[in-house]
Amino acid sequence: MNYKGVIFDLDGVICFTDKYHYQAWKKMADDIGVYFDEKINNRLRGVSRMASLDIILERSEKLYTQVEKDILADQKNELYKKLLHQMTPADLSDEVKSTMDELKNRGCRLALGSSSKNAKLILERLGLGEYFDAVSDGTNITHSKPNPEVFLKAAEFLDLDPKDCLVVEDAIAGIDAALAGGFHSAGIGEAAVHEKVDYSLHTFADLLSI
Ligand code: B16
Ligand code: MG
Repeated sequence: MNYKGVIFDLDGVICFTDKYHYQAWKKMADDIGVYFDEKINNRLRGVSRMASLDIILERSEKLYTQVEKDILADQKNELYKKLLHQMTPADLSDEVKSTMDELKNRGCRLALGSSSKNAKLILERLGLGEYFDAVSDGTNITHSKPNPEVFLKAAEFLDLDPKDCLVVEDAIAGIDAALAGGFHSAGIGEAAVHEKVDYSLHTFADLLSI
């Protein structure tokens, strides 16, 4: 690994909170009578909370004011946070933890680069509260992916140049953000087939072969 820093996305890379996002958005959509399914949920990967709500409301006949949208997003987030309390350190896979440990042993500095405003709560639930050298998340950005802000902040917090950092992402919008910021990228899941991704990962541990 020739990178001084590795910046990890959270949902879809380090852990799988998408099922909780789905349950919480589904309850909100059912409550207001708007159709929502797993396929629409896939479009929400890496997308901020308000942008996610706008995607869900594409199916709504009613137009919502900003105040109404804020209330809906809050309702969803309260339920989502309740669901997150089901998470424990057992939700962190041995493969993810041992791969990150090995990268640290090799002298890489590790950061988080997540769109989520709940990232610190999720890290606590996974037992990773103090693990990363830097955490950049939805609380320190104004533009969400594909804007590179979250990764640029992560590099700044690590005191490293983007060209010296590798971004690990599961979302197409995340790879686009990495490219826009001048980072090299590794894609997993649907991001592995992004046409401009530098490394396609079949498993998380493949990072050790880069
Ligand atoms: P929150 P990531 C993203 O996390 C999720 O993939 C996306 O579905 C969610 O809407 C977004 O965080 C915001 O989350 O409502 O908790 O602020 O993949 O960037 O780690
Ligand atoms: Mg993700």
